[in-house]
Amino acid sequence: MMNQDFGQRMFALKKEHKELLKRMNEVLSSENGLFSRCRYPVLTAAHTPLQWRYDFNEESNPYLLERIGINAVFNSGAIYFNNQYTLIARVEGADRKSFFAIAESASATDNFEFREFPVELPETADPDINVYDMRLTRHEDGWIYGIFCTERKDPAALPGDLSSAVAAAGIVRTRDLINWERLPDLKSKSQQRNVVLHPEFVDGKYALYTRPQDGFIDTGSGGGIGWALVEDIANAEVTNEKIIDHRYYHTIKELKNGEGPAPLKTPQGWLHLAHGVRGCAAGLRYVLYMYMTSLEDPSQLIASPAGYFMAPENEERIGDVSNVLFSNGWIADDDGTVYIYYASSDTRLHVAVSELSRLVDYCLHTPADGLRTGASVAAICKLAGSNKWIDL
Ligand code: M1P
Repeated sequence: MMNQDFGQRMFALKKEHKELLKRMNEVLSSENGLFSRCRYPVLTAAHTPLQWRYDFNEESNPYLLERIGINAVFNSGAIYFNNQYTLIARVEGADRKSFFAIAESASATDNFEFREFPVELPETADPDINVYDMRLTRHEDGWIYGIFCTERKDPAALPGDLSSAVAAAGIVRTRDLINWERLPDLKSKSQQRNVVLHPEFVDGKYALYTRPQDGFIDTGSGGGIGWALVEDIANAEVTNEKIIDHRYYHTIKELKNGEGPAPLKTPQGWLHLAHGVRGCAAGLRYVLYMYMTSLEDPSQLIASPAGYFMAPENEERIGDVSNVLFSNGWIADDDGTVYIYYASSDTRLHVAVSELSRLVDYCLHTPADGLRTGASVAAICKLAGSNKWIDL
């Protein structure tokens, strides 16, 4: 017979979990007109299925101990699939290994529920040590592609150096988000993270947003977000890479930047969400920013609003890697509503709500970064001058 403590705890665990999954979210009022945050995160470690973590057999787990700990749920790819808002989250175990797991909901802002099992990602001949940050792209070739970072120990690391790693882009494709075909990793002279597939062919080729980097952490001579055309996605290689969104001194993307989700097509151009990183006394600060590229040539920048679009606030500032916002997933509804799935401090996943027209207006009418104080002040004076005759 089940001991009382076991039974009561199991009941309490299940009740609490069910309540969390059923909790309705609330879209908060927008402070800047650009987007609205939501009251609660959409996914956290506590949302992961209890059966991943507990052995509910009293004989083999008499103390009802959590057998496998989950540390965090964050950076998530996103797609609208089979009438469900579908997220492929980076889930990180207490053992520091990240993996992918799919959570779905009929609502964009709440009630996300993980599937029964995490994704069992097919491997290449050189097994991944850690995988994370999958971007999903519904490509015009008919497949849904997932490009993610695959991390392995640096074979050139000196004896005793157990930290040096090599980052590359892993590629999978699927038609049903159940069966995944692993393709060879992207070949590139430099290390790569934040690689994203453009949804359309460009000049008959697959187009990739890249992020060349000299080392595992530092981008070094990698000048920003790159662009590379690839003939064969099943044997993808970066041969020609050009930087389309540069890093600049004394900006929010001084240290590094990286493409977020695959861009959204709008009548005015491709709308991009990215992250920018700068260093400060508190460590690295990751913020989200936007830019646009041309429909005729998606590698041509047409709008680059200055500064960040979204930066960590309140609880978002704190977590495993504090002061970080990161996004690799968004979904645009047919009516133009945009759901931006963003993670805070490598710990939890949130959603912010906006509209395509609003985001395009923001990109096209926000002054670009003049790269020095005088230019920023001049932009403020111009705006204040135009408001001079308005009774405020
Ligand atoms: O810890 C912050 C982020 O760091 C990396 O991103 P980037 O390569 O742009 O610095 C990734 O590990 C990402 O998952 C993480 O959120």
